[in-house]
Formats: sequence, C-alpha cells, structure tokens
Amino acid sequence: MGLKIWMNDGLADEADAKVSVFDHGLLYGDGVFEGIRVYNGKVFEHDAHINRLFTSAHAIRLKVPTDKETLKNYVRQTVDANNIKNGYIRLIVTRGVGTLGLNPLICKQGQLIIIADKIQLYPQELYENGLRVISASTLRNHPQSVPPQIKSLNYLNNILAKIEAIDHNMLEAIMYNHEGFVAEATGDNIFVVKERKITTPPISAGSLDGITRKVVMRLAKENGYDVREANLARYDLYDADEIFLTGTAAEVIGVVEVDGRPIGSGKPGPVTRDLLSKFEQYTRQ
Ligand code: PXG
Repeated sequence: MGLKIWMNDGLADEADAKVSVFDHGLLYGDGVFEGIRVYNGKVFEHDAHINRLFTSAHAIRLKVPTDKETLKNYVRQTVDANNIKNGYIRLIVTRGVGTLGLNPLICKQGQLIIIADKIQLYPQELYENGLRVISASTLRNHPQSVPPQIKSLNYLNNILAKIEAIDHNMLEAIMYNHEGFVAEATGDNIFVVKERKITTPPISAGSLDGITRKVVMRLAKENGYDVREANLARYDLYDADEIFLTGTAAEVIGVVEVDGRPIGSGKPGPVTRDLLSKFEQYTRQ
C-alpha cells in the first residue's frame, strides 16, 4: 500500500501521482516548495509555511492554484488520509505543463502536490555528539541572482555545497556569501554562541528566512538569552563557544567541528542543549 498524494484538487494513489515530462518544475526547476513537520497530529507553524510558500511563489511570478485557507485544508486532508501523527509534509507548486522553451507564462496552471510521510531523522548519536562540518567553496546564490529567500525547486546551489560535505565524509557544509560572510548550511540556518550571546546571520547575508530559526530565536529571547542578528565571518565560527543549526528536519543540532577545528569543548554546549530541549518541549506539548 502506497501513500495517498494530493494532486491539484484531490487525493491520488501514489502509483497514479505523476507529473508530465513537460512540467517546468522538472524541465527547469521552476517552482517552489515547503517542508513542514507534523507533531502529535498538528501541522507545526502551518500559517508561517503557507505564507512563505505564497511569498516564494509571488517572487517568481507563480500563481498558487488555490487560496491559503483551502491549501491548509488540503494539507490537513493529506495528513489525515495517511494517518500521519508525527511526520513530514512536502508541499510543492510547480510552474506546470509548458513547452520545451523557458517561457513560464505559457504554462497555464501551476501543479500542486502534497506528500505526507514519515520523516528521515539524523541519528540520535549526532544530537549527543554533534556534527562535523566544512566550509563549502561553493558560495550561496548572489541575492541579485536567485534570492536565497525563495524556497525554489532549484536547489543546485545547496546541492553543490552538499557534495563538498559528502566528499569530506560529512553531512553538512557551511555556505558563505559573495562578501565572505556566513550565510547558512545547505538545508539549515546557523547560530553562533560566544560568551552566552547568540548570533545568527541576518537574512540579507543570503539565508532562507527559516521558520525553525524564528521559533528558536523567540524561545531563546523568552528564556533570557541575548539574541542578535549580525554578519559572521569564518573566524567567528572558529572562535565560537558553540555553534548550532536549525531547520525543519534537524530541529536544533550542535556543530562541534568546522574545517578540522574543534568548536568549544568539542561537544554540543550548554546553550545548544538547552535550546534543543526548549524546542522539543515546545513542539511536543
Ligand atoms: N536554509 C535552507 C537552504 C533550507 O532549505 C532551512 C534553511 C531551514 O528552514 P526551516 O524553515 O525549515 O526552519 C532550510 C529548510 C530536508 C529538509 O529534508 C530541508 C529543509 C526543510 C525540510 C526538510 O533536508 N530545509
């Protein structure tokens, strides 16, 4: 028995959930997506994800083929149809069927796909011992090229950096912008802790406006931490007491080595562990 997949205006069996080879999502990576968690049967930060999808679509002049409330309803129906209590939702809007030319305006109707499935998590051991990462030589997309705030179906920028990580037997890489400042990891935002002050690069440094990032910043502030947005250089990573990443899949995970240099004690530090525990409490309440 396969999954039930939402295709445009109704549920389809996984075996029948197919897109055209002329879909510009496939031909050009022309489309947008979201990755969303389900915790205890509840869609986490549902409005924020729907809003970001619409904003991404707006930025590429793609019309989402439904309104926000209806889309939320489709998401819930897909979660229920697959009986997902704790899992992962992938929401995709492609440009739809067109011709072999680039012109997106020929595509008459965006293609909506919603997948609700189990989630592939990092092993628990990595939350206890932390991730080792490298600095990618691949720079984050220039904001005047493909703005990194757009969660587009074209992830080649991040994939090239991910390949560098894999080549070093690592799971993540840090991406820098064209000015040399830290942007984010390939699929997660980044935070640095120095003398208990928490810093994350501003979105203008070339990061996705992460929803986990926003929640973690709020939880940290509510718990008395000094949280700020500021540009970070590679040296600030080497000199950090702690580094952690945030994202829908990873939640909050410590980084214990950057480019062969141990960070802090070489284990996820107290602030990282505290914020992971606060985030878990918040999401599983
Ligand atoms: N930066 C990038 C480039 C991302 O793709 C984040 C930051 C974190 O954003 P959120 O809103 O999730 O806190 C992302 C999100 C996966 C996966 O399967 C990756 C993401 C989201 C969901 C699943 O690796 N990346």
